[in-house]
Amino acid sequence: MLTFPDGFLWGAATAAHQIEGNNVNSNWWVHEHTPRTTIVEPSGDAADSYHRFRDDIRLLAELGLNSYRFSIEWARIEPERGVVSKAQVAHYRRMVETCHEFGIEPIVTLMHFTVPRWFERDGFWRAPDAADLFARYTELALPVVAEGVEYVCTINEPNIAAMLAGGEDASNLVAYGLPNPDLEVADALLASHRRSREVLSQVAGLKSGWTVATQAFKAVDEPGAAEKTREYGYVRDDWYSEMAAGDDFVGVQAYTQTFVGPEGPRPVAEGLETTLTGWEFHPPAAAEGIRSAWELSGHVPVMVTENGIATADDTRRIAYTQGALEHIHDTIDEGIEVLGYQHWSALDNYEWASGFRPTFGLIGWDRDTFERTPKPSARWYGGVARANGLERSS
Ligand code: GCO
Repeated sequence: MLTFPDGFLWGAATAAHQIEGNNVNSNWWVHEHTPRTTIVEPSGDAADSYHRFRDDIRLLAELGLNSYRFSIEWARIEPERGVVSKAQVAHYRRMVETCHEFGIEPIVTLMHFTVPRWFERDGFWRAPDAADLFARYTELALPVVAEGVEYVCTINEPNIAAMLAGGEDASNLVAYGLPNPDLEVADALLASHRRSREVLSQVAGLKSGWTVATQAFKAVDEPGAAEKTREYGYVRDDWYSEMAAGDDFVGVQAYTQTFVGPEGPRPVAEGLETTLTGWEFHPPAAAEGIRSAWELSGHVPVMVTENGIATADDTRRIAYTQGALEHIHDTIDEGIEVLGYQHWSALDNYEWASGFRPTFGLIGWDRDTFERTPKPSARWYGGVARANGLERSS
């Protein structure tokens, strides 16, 4: 039996835009409805979790989980520049309180890719006052996390956000074929993160950090590949983990691995199992991300804030997660402080430009009635959470 540390946070993760529905004041809503967009379908009602959050949280608790990572939506809280919606702040506060009611530890993300449409219109992360605006939004959102929230993620995957900003618009989100990161945006995101953490430090006991897509880049055995891999990994991911030094924790998000040749990243080799997102089925990904984040940050405690698999075959989700957890347990044995595991995702959801087809959820739902159905993987994972551990498979 592989037992995890006491108080280990067993949860699942979501992001507001991907499950709530009708996030009409966000920049993504605009992109989804722009003629000739490359986004395959609009988010629409998504999983209607904006209205059904109570049922969703209750379901996670019934399954056996003890935590839930979700994001709050800047575009709802500040729909126009400088205009705060008290009703939306109250809505997200109710989500936190609902978590408490069901014995679920809320882990709150302030910004998960989507921003208000006015923020993008007024210069996006290149605006000279971007960090001021993000700090002000953090102030507005403070009542949501002012009590009973231990972990707050400021910005989700700043490294992916910096790459998205390198394109014409956010619609080029196709995970690993992204353009190069915009370094000016990277700096703005870091400044925003630091300003936001300052605001959050007003809340006693609150721990803040950001989450990094810690993709494992591996050199193929060819001259020049190792140099290219270092350079590529540094610009894409490693710098962001390094910048987490001094944070209270760092969120690791990892799904797969990518091989890099002297010319750059390579497609998945033929014959290997891939998932619905086209990524290689690679259960050690989270453990690899944990080790690199731990080293690069100078031993900041790590939380796996996302890890999972898009598949229509739920038995592969169980196999993937079983493997991932065994490897994560090894990192704990190595002495790394791992705070928890937030499986991506609680629910099938809107996978950005790919629409609803890649199903990452432990829980499925009917596209017409929104009725939730936990998959066998949800029951299996709930059992692991209750036992605070699992048997090694072989
Ligand atoms: C990201 C995001 C999630 C994705 C997930 C699967 O990593 O892009 O944090 O919003 O849905 O990672 O691609």
